[in-house]
Amino acid sequence: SQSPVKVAVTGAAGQIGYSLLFRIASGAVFGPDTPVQLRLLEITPALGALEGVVMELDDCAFPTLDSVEIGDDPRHIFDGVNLALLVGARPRTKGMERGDLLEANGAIFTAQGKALNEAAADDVKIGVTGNPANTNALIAMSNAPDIPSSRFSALTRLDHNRALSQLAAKTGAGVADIRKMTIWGNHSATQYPDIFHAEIGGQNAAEVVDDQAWIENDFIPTVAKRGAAIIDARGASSAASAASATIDAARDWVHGTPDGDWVSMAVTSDGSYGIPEGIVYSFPVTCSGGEWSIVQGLDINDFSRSRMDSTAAELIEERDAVRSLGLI
Ligand code: NAX
Repeated sequence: SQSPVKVAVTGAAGQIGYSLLFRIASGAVFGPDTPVQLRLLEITPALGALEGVVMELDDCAFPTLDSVEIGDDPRHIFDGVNLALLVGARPRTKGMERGDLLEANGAIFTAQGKALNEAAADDVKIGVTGNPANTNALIAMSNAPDIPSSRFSALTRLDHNRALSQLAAKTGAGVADIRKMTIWGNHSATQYPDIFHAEIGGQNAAEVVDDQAWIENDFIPTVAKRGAAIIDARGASSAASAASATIDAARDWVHGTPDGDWVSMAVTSDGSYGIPEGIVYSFPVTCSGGEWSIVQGLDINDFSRSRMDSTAAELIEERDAVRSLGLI
């Protein structure tokens, strides 16, 4: 078997963690031949609950799980990690303003960015799931000057998967027949799920659907507001699907995307498609050899342009807000 990989997960005692850890431990990211060493970060009051989760991990007797370490010190937990999945974040609670939320998360992601910078392995990849994911990734990245910014990404794969599922339901196709879905922009209500480049069994998806009203009034809002619909129905936010998307994103980043397809990842903009440089924006990307690259040369129609620009405008606002708080 191969040498072990060290994987850090933050917010490990939370809802998403409860699904995510078992998938990573069973080999869903690195495969059946790679031993995994889990390093789990929580806040001090949650360490007791986390010990219970570790007991359950032990009880699964996963052949791929080499060891588990838990703690509340990011510097220690991130020591030598090859993959860091930053899931833990401060949720928005009643009476909290947007600025308060950015500030509370700013404290977490500045500290974790610095700790990764000092302690992580040279090849570390960092995936941010905790919200506001794009801007949390920007904060962590900005506080880790020695880690290339290309090693940070924020999760829009759940939105991507939601879009695949909605398009499959609309057209009667299987999700496996759909290629080249794209989520542009922020993991928020302004995101733009784009089917103009998507293909269903090789045919252009927008042409197959042939219903602009459905795209505008049904598809886009359903995908963008799916998180709220799940909270309404379940009384808790999406967790298993978020964990599954976190796995999909990490696996494809590490092992590569399939030929003839791409995935959505929020990554630092290089100015592609006129998106301002430096914001963490979801693009269509292919991955190969552990590196992502933004798919180039797509024709952008006027409808897409305006949606792409408004979600960029929101991310610029978030960036300016965290800049004025001194977090980046
Ligand atoms: P939970 O509240 O169940 O768990 C979060 C955990 O993070 C808690 O156990 C908490 O103690 C821990 N935590 C808080 N601060 C920490 C710190 N400084 N260091 C380490 N751990 C810390 O939330 P859960 O449902 O698991 O969701 C986690 C995050 O994912 C939230 O921010 C949520 O908004 C976000 N989501 C992101 C999604 C995406 O697609 N990008 C979708 C699902 C989810 O809403």
